[in-house]
Amino acid sequence: MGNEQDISNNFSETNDHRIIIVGTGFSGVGAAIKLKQQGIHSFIILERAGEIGGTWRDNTYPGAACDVQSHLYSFSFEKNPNWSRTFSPQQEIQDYMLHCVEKYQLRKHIRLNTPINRATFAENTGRWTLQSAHGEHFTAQVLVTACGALSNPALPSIKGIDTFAGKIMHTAQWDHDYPLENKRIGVIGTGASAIQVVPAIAPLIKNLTVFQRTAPWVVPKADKPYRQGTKNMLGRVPFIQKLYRGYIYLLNEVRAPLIIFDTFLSKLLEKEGLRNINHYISDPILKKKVTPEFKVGCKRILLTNDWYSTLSKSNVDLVTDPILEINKSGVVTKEGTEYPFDVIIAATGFDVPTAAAPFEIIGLNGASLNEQWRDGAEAHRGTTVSGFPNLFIMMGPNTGSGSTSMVYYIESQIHYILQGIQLILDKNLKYVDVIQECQDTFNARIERKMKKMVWSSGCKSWYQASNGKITTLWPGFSWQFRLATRRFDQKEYHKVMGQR
Ligand code: N01
Repeated sequence: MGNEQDISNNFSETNDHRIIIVGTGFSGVGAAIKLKQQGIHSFIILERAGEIGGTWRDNTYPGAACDVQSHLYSFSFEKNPNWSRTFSPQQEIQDYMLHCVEKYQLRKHIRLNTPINRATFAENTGRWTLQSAHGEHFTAQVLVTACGALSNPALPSIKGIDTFAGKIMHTAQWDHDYPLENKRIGVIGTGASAIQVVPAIAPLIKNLTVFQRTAPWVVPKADKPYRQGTKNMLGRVPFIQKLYRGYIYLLNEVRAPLIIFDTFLSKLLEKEGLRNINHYISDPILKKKVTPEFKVGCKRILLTNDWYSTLSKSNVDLVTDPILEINKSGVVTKEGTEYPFDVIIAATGFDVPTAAAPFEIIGLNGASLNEQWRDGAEAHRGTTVSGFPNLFIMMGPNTGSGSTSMVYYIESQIHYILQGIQLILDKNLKYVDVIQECQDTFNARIERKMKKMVWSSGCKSWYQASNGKITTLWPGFSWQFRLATRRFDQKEYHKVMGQR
């Protein structure tokens, strides 16, 4: 494929491509770089927004930062010695993504403002046809969806929310032109976004009310800036940088059993969480409010050093009385208390596609992926689905990380997908389609392992589909996922000859 012509940069002449990637977050950009490095240039990347970047483009709320160490939350093939601190802020990660796009000359492959709403596979031609919301059509032999898991902000389904006369802002749709100073502000939610945004805005605000439905487990974040000398050394000696990355990886893997398995070991982490509460909070009422009532790890463990200290401030009020409704002037709780606000900040997370495709996807015999996934998403090795040939799903079912960097999982998947694509091209196949029995065997193993994971210990979280099935996270260590995706085994696929 090394001599394949770059036909991707002339959108006006042809909308027919060898490969289409949908999405320009870490998955889409990473897959595109690796395609190019493998000598495959005939691809385009479609992006619904006006700029690349996915999560790190959209989540610009004050305080937004990564809770995975940046030296690991970045591509292994594009290390950055200049991360400013252990856990980088949002803008730095977005800048890194932009750097990757420029360095690997991906711009000419990318088409922005192109939201895809449907993809259909035609068996006779072995090609996918994608339709954009603007009515354009694109065709390709291979479709790679890289749409992310946390890309569709979810407003809470609270009665009367539409009637609120003030401003509602979701954390993933922050309005930076709207001044918060001197406003009466309510924040709904106490998840990973809330614990970052609340401490960041609290100093600006006279009265800030936080509505908590479930108290999360919160542990200290070992975050510090890197000295210039350290950055210079990592930049000059790539081997040390590699060792450092490896060290962080090992550190996370060693901690993983405390975080992901349902064993006595999680007690150690619970102690850390309780110590953290006692360290920052002396008021017994507030202490009780913030003490979690579910097993640590069942929902995402939150890393921060300023959540509890912020809740202890005199201008911040933590309300645990459940929200009854939202009316024109603010929030009303079950006990009948009315909280008037100018702004409601919804730190309420995302519509996670636990049982849905990123857009309508129609495979062989008119089968709909959404229909097939109605009771929870399933794929083979998190990537391919029987009946949906030449479709590769990045961050697909059960590929999420509970304890380390998502980028490690993404790179594992890219490695697998590239082998599949190379097979199609080398053997001139019309399509590959995973054998249903192989997919079923793989998922039966996932289901067995899932019973031992702490996410199955009884709490309610976005990790689960509505029927309780956990379709998001990988039930094991990250290196086990790498092993599962190390080889694209031809024996697991129907191979149909006769490419056009
Ligand atoms: O969303 P969440 P998030 N009434 O779903 C509450 C990643 N992330 O945006 O726990 C009242 O975790 C809900 O309550 P409950 C990370 O993977 C990463 O914070 O469901 N409350 C909860 O408190 C994370 O897991 C970083 O009872 C309502 C909150 O809103 C994922 O994104 C930073 C409600 C939602 O929490 C999502 O995090 C930020 C209602 N009707 C996010 N509906 C990094 O640092 C919801 N809630 C990398």
